[in-house]
Amino acid sequence: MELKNLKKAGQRILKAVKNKERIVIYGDADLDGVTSVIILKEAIKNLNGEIGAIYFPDREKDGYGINEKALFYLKKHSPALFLALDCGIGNFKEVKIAKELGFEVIIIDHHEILAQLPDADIIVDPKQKGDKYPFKQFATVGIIFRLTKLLLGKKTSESLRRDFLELAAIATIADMMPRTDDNEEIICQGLSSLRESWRPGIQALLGLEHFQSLNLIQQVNKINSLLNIRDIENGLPVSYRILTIADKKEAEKLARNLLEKGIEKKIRIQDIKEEIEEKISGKKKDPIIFEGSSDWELILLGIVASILSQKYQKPVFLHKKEKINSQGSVRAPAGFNTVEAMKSCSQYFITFGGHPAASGFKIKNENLEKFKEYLIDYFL
Ligand SMILES: [Mn+2]
Repeated sequence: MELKNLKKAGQRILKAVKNKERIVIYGDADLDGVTSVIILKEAIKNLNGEIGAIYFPDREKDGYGINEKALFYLKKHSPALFLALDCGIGNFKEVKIAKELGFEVIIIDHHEILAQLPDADIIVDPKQKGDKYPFKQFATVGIIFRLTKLLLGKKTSESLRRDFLELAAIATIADMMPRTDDNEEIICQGLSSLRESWRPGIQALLGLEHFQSLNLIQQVNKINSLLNIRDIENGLPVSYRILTIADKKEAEKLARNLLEKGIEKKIRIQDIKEEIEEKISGKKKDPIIFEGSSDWELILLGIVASILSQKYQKPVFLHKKEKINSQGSVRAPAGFNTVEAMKSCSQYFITFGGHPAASGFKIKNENLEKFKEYLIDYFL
């Protein structure tokens, strides 16, 4: 049995490779998206396919998912096969624009399905209707790993398979997907060879002196936190750069640099957390935590929300306020479904989506107060 439309997507990609069609890969900038892009790109290269461009949105500036500005920037590559990885399932308007610009769109995502499906040519998402594959909790990278097996077939060498599994393992852990069934297999196999990885970036990160007293899984968690640091060069997130770097010395330099930034990041997270705790000290009865500021870094709000939701056992909605709109990160303890909550008041949002326990939204500032009041009622 296979995930719905995965074979179809594989066949379409193989046809593009055979006909030398251009391929554009658009991935979310978190580790799940980045490793998905790396694996798929390397698989296509192995088949001598032609990648026109890879693109990662900058969450801080562009928000989450496919954005219009990026599509117009990528227009020069059209016509092309446009592969959206780890995002896209909520981009109704943007998928339409992509098609108007001459892209054929394939979405491979694992986020919750919203009211409808976007008008893409092929959609793979284990959560869509009619998907009979029993396991639903893949990270996108787990789906991409399955896709490469369809693409490469017997051409998959053992070392390539192991390498893909190593990347899939760390990203499945980073995306906090449950370690059961198919994920357990991916994580277990991927971690078993991680220390022998041929990627200089992984060697450099595992080799950081700072982490030497830790066991492998602890090291992976630390590394994942470093790989999530926002550091973009030529449009490429640092996680992409370090995981694809060929030079050992360069990789070591980048790893040390990331560690320094990681220490700064930890301090900043602590500061934001304390600022919020001061703000909520008088609101103990509220069933949720809902706070925002124009000074916070959007990229850190997910982790801060996660810490607070665990500590206070409430859904936490944090947003970075900008001039007209705000963007937010949401985390909730087990048992709460924040995507359902937002689905039931979808009129407030520009976009929203994600997973029950980890989601996000973009909203006009004028709707913030109404949204907050609604949520307090909803979770009471
Ligand atoms: Mn993901």
